[in-house]
Amino acid sequence: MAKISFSEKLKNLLGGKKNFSEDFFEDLTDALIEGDLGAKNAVEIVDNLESFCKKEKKFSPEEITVELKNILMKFLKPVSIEPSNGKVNIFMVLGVNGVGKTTTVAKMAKLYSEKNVNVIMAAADTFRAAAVDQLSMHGEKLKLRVVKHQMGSDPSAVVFDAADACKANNGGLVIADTAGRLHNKENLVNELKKIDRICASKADEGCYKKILVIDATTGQNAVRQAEVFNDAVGIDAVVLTKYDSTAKGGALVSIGKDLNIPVLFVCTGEKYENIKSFDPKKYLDDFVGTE
Ligand SMILES: Nc1nc2c(ncn2[C@@H]2O[C@H](COP(=O)(O)OP(=O)(O)OP(=O)(O)O)[C@@H](O)[C@H]2O)c(=O)[nH]1
Ligand SMILES: [Mg+2]
Repeated sequence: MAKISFSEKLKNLLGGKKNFSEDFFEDLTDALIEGDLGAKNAVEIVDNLESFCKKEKKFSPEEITVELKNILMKFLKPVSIEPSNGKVNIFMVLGVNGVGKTTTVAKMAKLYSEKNVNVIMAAADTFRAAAVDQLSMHGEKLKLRVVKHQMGSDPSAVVFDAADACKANNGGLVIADTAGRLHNKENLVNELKKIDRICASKADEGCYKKILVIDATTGQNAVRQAEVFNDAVGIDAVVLTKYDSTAKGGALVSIGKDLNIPVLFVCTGEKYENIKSFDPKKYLDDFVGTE
């Protein structure tokens, strides 16, 4: 059976005859937890909502919906990142295996190249044989350059070469795909730290961004992933993928609230066009519902 979304649950709760009792707020907390907000945040958000309702004597379904959105809105930060003209810009794209990194690299490459940015993709996932081929295929389709080395080679060296190529072009944007899995987590983190150092040294001042890809279908796990990557290298923005699934990406609230990381794009499918700038209002209309 398909999972009932948070907005449907909220609608049912607001339509119930509970008169917004303790039960109502408890059920709302449970619904938020199931919506991937995490227990701590769900309790805190509902506490705030309950205090507001009692203080302002606002208990209508519309008033509750509006205030819940107001509370959640504070934690959702959209960001847009534009490469600097004539500079060496590097975006390192990170995330655990299978979240959609390579697909997102290609989508972003298309998006920025359409803004007349000279984009080079760097195949810095050298761990898996198919990874380089996958990015090369995107490069051919999009008619964009892919800098690659052999499988198993040093990913930092790939980024190094891509940055040199970018500089030789009088600047542009290198978007680096990275491995989501190595032999173990420690290896992955060490490798990323090494690539991070190279990117920081090769990009012009303020032109290096670390972008974490998270998958809407992984629920609260995405928050844990964000913590790990943020601790390892520091994350500038997240991209939410697979938002075309039934999962509504409630983890974005925790990532904004607990880690203060903004959201760059939301992806809604496998096609190049299925990428949009993050619009928190639209996101909340979808997550919470319209009043
Ligand atoms: N429905 C949907 N599928 C997506 C989206 N983004 C990526 N995918 C699919 O998810 C699968 C994994 O995508 P990849 O881009 O290969 O993911 P990755 O993170 O690079 O994976 P690894 O390199 O194995 O770590 C592919 O089948 C993609 O087509 C999205 O927004 N929606
Ligand atoms: Mg990949």
